[in-house]
Formats: sequence, structure tokens, C-alpha cells
Amino acid sequence: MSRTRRGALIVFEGCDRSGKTTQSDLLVKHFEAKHIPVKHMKFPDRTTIIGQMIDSYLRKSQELSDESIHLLFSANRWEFRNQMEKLLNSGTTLVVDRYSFSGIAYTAVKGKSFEWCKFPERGLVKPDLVFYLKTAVNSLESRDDFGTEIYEKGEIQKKVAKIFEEFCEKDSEYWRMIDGGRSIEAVKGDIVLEADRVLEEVKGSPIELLWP
Ligand code: Z5A
Repeated sequence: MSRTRRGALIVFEGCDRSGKTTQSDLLVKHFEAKHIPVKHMKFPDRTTIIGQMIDSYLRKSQELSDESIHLLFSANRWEFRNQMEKLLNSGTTLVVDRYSFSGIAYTAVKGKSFEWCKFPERGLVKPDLVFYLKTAVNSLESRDDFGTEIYEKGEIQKKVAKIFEEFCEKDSEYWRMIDGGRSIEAVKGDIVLEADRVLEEVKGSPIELLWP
């Protein structure tokens, strides 16, 4: 009896304007061209009621405590958790623009402990591959629209970048640091190679959860 091969959970992380949307779109198109079932997702997902509360906070029209906004970001992921697991098990690969690591990084820079930040993420699906698009913050500030939302400040982005780099070092078996300062095509080339490889690798392996 043939069993459906599972899809892979591939996440893009990075600072604001580092090219996550651009590269995750290109990766989705790459899989579509190969007729691989794929779904593009993005966190925060601003379409839900929780997502709309997050949107108001990011646009500075609603004030929230650090704890409340952290839990809302996490709850936004939990809204999609079961759907994500189902899609992966049915063979669909998920390409996700920001995930739990953004949740941890953007709250940790406000001074909350890592353990506190991680706790609400426990039990979400663990990515098979995370791309960290590393780009000099000074160059991001000149990209379109930088500076409109609450975290879009050079100082915050630099601290967040440091936390992503720590993840790359610590969890190197599924994190890949990609030099995002090159041309869009050059960045895509590296990503596609790694992503094709991971799709093959996960075929026989079970879905894992954050964090054991
Ligand atoms: N946040 C949080 O606190 N907690 C959480 O749990 C989560 C998020 C999930 C909104 O996230 C904020 O929420 C975010 C973290 C926080 N705050 N900050 N900072 P978001 O994902 O909705 O928004 P964003 O990070 O600001 O994403 P973005 O604006 O969509 O940026 P991007 O996707 O990384 O970049 P892009 O749209 O692909 O590219 C930006 C521009 O650069 C565009 O004009 C491109 O054409 C250009 N670009 C892209 N690649 C290149 C290269 N290689 N060279 C030159 N130019 C390029």
C-alpha cells in the first residue's frame, strides 16, 4: 500500500525588509513549476481577529503590554497549527514567511527571558528548514517602506539579527544562514538548492514539534 509522502515545513526568518516575501514567493513558484503541492503562509496572518489586533499594534494604533502582544503572536500561529500539520501529512509543502523564531526574537530584545518567550511556542510544528536571510541593517533601512511599523528601527533590528544568528549557530542542523545582501537571483539560487534537498530528506521522517 502506498503512503502519501509528507511535505516539508520551510520557514524564512530575517529582519524587516530582508527579502523574506520576495524569496518565499520565488520558492513557491519554483515548487509550483515542478508540480509539487505547496502553500504559502505568512505570520502574522493579519486576516483573523487575532491578526487584526496584531496589525493595530504594529501600526501603532493600539497599545498592548509586551506580554499581551507576545501571546497574541503565538495564538495567531496556534490558530493555524492543526491545519498546518494536516497539510504536511497530506503531502503539501508549506513555505512560511516568519514563524516562532520571530516571536521569540522580537520579545526577547525587550528584555523577557528566552524561556518565557519560547514557552507558548511549545507544541507547534517544528520546521524542517529555516532560512535566515542575513543582510546588513544599514542597507535594509534604504529598502522601500522601512520605518512605518513599530519595530522598524535600526537598533531593534540589529538586536534581533543577533538572536537569529545565535539560532543559526545553535540549531545548525535545520537553520541555514543565507547572504541576503546579494542580487535576488543569487539568493534564490542558494535557497532552491537547499529546499529541493530537504524535500527529499523529509519523505520518510515524521513531523516533529517545537521544543522537546
Ligand atoms: N513579529 C513579532 O514581533 N512576533 C512574531 O511572532 C512575528 C512577527 C511573526 C511584521 O512582520 C512585524 O511583526 C515584524 C516582526 C514582528 N516587525 N519588524 N520588523 P511582517 O513579516 O508582516 O513584516 P516585515 O518583516 O516588515 O516583512 P516585509 O516588509 O514584508 O519584509 P520582507 O518580506 O523581509 O522583504 P520583501 O518585501 O521581500 O523586500 C522588501 C524590499 O526589498 C522590496 O522592495 C524588495 O523588492 C526589496 N528586495 C528584496 N530582496 C532584495 C535584494 N536581494 N536586493 C535588493 N532589494 C531587495
